[in-house]
Parts: sequence; structure tokens; C-alpha cells
Amino acid sequence: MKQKPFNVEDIRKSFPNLKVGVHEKPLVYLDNAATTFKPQSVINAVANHYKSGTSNVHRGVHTLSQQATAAFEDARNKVQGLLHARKPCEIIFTKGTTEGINLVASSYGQAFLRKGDEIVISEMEHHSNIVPWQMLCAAKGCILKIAPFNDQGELIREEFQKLLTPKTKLVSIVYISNSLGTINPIKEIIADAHKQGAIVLVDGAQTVGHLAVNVQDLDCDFLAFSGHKIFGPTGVGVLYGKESLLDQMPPYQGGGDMIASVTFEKTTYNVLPYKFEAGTPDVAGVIGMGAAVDYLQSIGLKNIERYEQELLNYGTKALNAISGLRLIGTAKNKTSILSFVLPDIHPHDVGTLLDEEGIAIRTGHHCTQPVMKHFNIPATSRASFAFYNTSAEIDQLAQAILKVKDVFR
Ligand code: C6P
Repeated sequence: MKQKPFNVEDIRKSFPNLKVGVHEKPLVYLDNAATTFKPQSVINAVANHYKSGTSNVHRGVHTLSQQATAAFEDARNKVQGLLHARKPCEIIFTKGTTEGINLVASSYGQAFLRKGDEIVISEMEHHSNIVPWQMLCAAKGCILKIAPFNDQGELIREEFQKLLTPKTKLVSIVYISNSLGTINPIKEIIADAHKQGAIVLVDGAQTVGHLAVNVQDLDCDFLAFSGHKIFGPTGVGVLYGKESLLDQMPPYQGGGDMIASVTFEKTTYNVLPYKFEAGTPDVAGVIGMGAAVDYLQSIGLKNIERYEQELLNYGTKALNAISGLRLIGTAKNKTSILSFVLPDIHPHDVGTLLDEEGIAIRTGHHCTQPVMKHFNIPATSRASFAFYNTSAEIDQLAQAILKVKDVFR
């Protein structure tokens, strides 16, 4: 796909939501790790499906159904291209990252994990990559092991390696932490785990759409992400899985579309990827996610990565200049997420006062309570950038934080 030169002002014009005002101030949206705004092309793709293309997929011989099926499968090809997967059948459409991880825990876990087997995750996981494994361990008698991170928020590789034994059957690790911004050395982690014969699931929720991802180069066995964090619709996502593994796994849910034949005596299952896509999918959402992939490709992941690193460097300097402000997550290899605390000011107060200035950030534990426990804090304020943010917006953020400090002085 042809890429235009990177121009943030042009890019901003594609996002209608950037134009809204909050408290009669222009909106500064810095909550992109929670969800991203949608370019007009994504909004059009979803609206056009409902305006003139509404139909179910894989079920009809009529024209609209054929067209919807073609657009739906085209979105699968686009995601395959984005992730550099070997085949489209390795792309399973889900509701999002959470469902992708639950699918693996439930299907792979139930079929292949046994009592005493070990699962390794890290201390910086989102709850979506903790709770499904705890549930599996409770059901099957497996053991969950936790790889720690240091006070910069970097995974301690030697400690992780020490946890890997021949009993380790599965490793599930976040690529980029949503509360620290740390970029984990995921390729090395995957290689470590494979040496012990463990399979690896990568939580790519904060990665896809920010870094170029090549699942063949990483050699991950599974990777999950959400459409709404890659400038696509909410309610859709992707689980990538190696064909050889997906083929061996039992279905996650039963219902329409995932079967080859059904009798009361015996049901046989559909081929990949449909075996894992029971019921009517979010057709418009998947088509919208395909449009989001097109949009990302038109800007170029390398350009996005470079620009977001510039924003991170600028933002880190700006926030470090505020006396008393402490950044939580100072890894050498980081992406554009800045979590911080201010002495004696609760993050919820920071969030509320920034909102009055038109600045949207997230405050709380960010669904990573163990990360908060590590730093012995209840919550952080988190500014998270996307490629449509600007250094001027970061200046506004810094000014507004100074104002918050004045209010509490
Ligand atoms: N993090 C945040 O504000 P879902 O909800 O399924 O789209 O994504 C879950 C998820 C899993 N892993 C990571 C690393 C994530 O960041 C998230 C979602 C949002 O940070 C909402 S809690």
C-alpha cells in the first residue's frame, strides 16, 4: 500500500472525534491505551455495511450475503498481512484480547494441560492475562508462576529463565505493558520458553497498531489483540495461532458455523478458522477492523513507531521537569505510555481536574493491580499517546498538571 509522508495535522483531519470539545475546551485525548479514536474510513466502513450491505456471513447465496462474506474474509486477509501470519486460517476473529486469551486457556488448557504442569506469566500482566490462567489452574491443578520485574518496570530476564523448567507447558506474556509502557524483549522470551518446550501466548493489546509485528519472525504460538485499540471498532479482536496448534485444539464454543455436520449421534467440526468462530460474528466490526488495518498500513507502522517514540521522549522530559512528579515505569525500552504519581494528590483528583481542562487521561490501577502492589501505590495517572497526538498537547498536559499542583498546594 502506498504511504503518504507522515504529517500529523493531515492525520488529525481523519479523526472526527478529535474535533469535539469538553467543558468548552478543545479535547486533548491522551487515553489511547484504553481505546483509540476511529478514522473516518473505519466509521464509513461500519456505516456502509449497515446502510447498504447488511447481511450475515457464510450463510447466504443472495448477493448481499456473498458481498458481506467477501468483505469479512478480506478483513481476515488484511489482518494476516498486518501480522505476517502464514495463512488466513491462522486468524481467528474474537471479541477482543480478553476473549483471545480465554480461548487459549479454555481450549488448549483443557485439552493439553495436566495436574502439576506449570504456566509462567509476569508480574506486569493485565488482569486478562492473569485470571484465565488462575481459573485454569483451579480446574486442572496446574501451577501458576510469576516472573518479577525490577523497579524500572523491566522484566528480570534471569528470574524469568529460572522459572522455566521441563514442567513449564505454557508461557503467557504481555509484549507492551499497559500501565508501565515497558516493551518486553518478546523474541528472546519466546526463544527461552521454546527451549524448554513450552508454547507462548503474546498479549499484543498495546502493541499491534503501535509497532510492526511479525508473528513468524517472533515465532510466537499465539498472539491476541483488540480491534478498538488499533483504531477499529469495539467488540472485535483477533487471536493469531499457529495452524498446527489450532488444528489440534478442540472448539471453544459450540453453535452455528463451527460445524461440518450435526446429528444427534455425532457432530463433526468445521475447518480452521471457522471451528473457533461459533455463532453470527460482529460482521460490521470485523469489516471496520479491516478498514483500520488499511488505515494503519497507509501511514506505515515504522512511521508510527518513530513518531510515537518522539512523543514519548518529549513527554518524558516534560513530566520529569515537574517537581515531585514520579514516573511509574522507566524502562529503557518503552512505548508512549506515561504513568505517574504526584505526592499527596490522589490520581482520581488529578484525572478530574485535568478533565476540566479538556484533557482525557486514565486514572486507577489500569487492570494491573499487581503492578500497583509492586510500587506500593493504589493507582496512577496515565497519559497514553497515539500518532495523532502532538507535542503541543503534551505541553498542555504539563501545564494542567502544574495547575493541579497549585490547587492542592
Ligand atoms: N487495557 C487499558 O486502559 P480488551 O478489554 O479485551 O480489549 O483488552 C484487555 C487488555 C489486555 N491486555 C492489555 C495489555 C491491555 O492493555 C488490555 C486493555 C485497557 O489499559 C483497558 S483495562
